[in-house]
Amino acid sequence: MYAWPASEVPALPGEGRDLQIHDTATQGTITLDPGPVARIYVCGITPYDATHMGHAATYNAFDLVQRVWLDTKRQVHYVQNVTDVDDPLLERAIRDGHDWTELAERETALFREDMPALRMLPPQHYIGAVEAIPGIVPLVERLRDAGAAYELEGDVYFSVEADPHFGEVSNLDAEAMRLLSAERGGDPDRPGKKNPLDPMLWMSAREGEPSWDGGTLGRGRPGWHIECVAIALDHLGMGFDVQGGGSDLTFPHHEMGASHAQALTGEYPFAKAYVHAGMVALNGEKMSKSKGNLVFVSKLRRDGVDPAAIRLALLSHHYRADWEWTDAVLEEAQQRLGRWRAAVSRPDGPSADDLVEEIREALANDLDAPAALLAVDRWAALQESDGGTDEGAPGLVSRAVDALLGVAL
Ligand code: 5CA
Ligand code: ZN
Repeated sequence: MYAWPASEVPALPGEGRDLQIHDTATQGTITLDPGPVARIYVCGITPYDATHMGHAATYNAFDLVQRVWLDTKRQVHYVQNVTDVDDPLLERAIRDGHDWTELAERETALFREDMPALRMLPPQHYIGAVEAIPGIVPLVERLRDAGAAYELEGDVYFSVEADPHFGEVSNLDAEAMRLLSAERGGDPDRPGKKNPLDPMLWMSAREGEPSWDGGTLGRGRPGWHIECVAIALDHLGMGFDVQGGGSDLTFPHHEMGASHAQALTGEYPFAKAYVHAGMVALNGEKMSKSKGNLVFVSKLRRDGVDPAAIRLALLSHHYRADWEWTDAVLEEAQQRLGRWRAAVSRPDGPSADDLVEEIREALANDLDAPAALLAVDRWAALQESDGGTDEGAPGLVSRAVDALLGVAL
């Protein structure tokens, strides 16, 4: 499906830096070494109650990954899904008396407006779960025929034992996996499963729910993890550079996805790095659709908040940190935006060559956006106190802040 329009990314003088990033699987920082075309898959929204500040923070992190790569003159091949059919979406549609397709379309449309407003680069392939179904069915059939999946009362489950690397993404013990599985869409207590953690690949048609032709699987709809695997394998193949999402996707979603793909292909790994953003909270609790403690990008925009200030608010927290959205966070970002805009609106200023290198270095160091903001703050403070005579400096700062941080001054 159509994604959203791309904002231009200005080219900068000098050399970009290779990204070092924290990888959840190896629990350490690794230097990514993508080829000339870097490949990234970022899990998309389940389209109800979008786009809240937690979503925006997570997409901000992966937008920075791409900006660092683009700065090294690489191309980026970016794929994102939309989980436009799944239990939580259907439950919400029923609760509110909406048609599920209309709900999904409306929220996806909102997301498509919020993303370019925040200057997030669009994926080249933006794929809905529903449109991926014809590609998902043969994968489930293959897993079943290879003995990596089994049937239970018409549903098809993946056998986690089929992947010798199962567990290597999240590094959790069995009890933790069981608890998270129950919390995040799994059904560890369903009788008859070979392993309580086994996730569903194909759910047979349920009364009153949408279903699709599943070939030899019978009518039904896909499980959640196989959706992302089918889309990633179709558009990126095995061994792509970064699998991204919020930390709540580490288990089961990214663990299961890696195992599905590894069992399917016999190749390892699914992704070279598993990168996870921290959780944004509101009033002390994780911002989540199920709790309803949400701050929406679209609402702030309607209230006249500059999207560049929203973006700066996101950037002022390290992507791996869990943090709390407050009015003060936004207020501070608005003030910073005002200071930066005043600083670049002068005809000349202090040299910005070092600043560009400082921003590059901060981002290459596990996307340390807060450090990058402080570097720009220092240049803006110098501009305010001493000024400078470099005529190219204000323009260079604007371009660097746009290219590397996605903020239009
Ligand atoms: N459709 C699936 C992924 S395939 C899904 O998780 N959708 S979502 O709408 O629930 O979340 C979209 C992205 O936002 C995910 O990467 C998720 O980890 C992230 N996210 C959700 N809530 C928060 C939050 N409070 N803070 C940070 N990131 C969040
Ligand atoms: Zn996903």
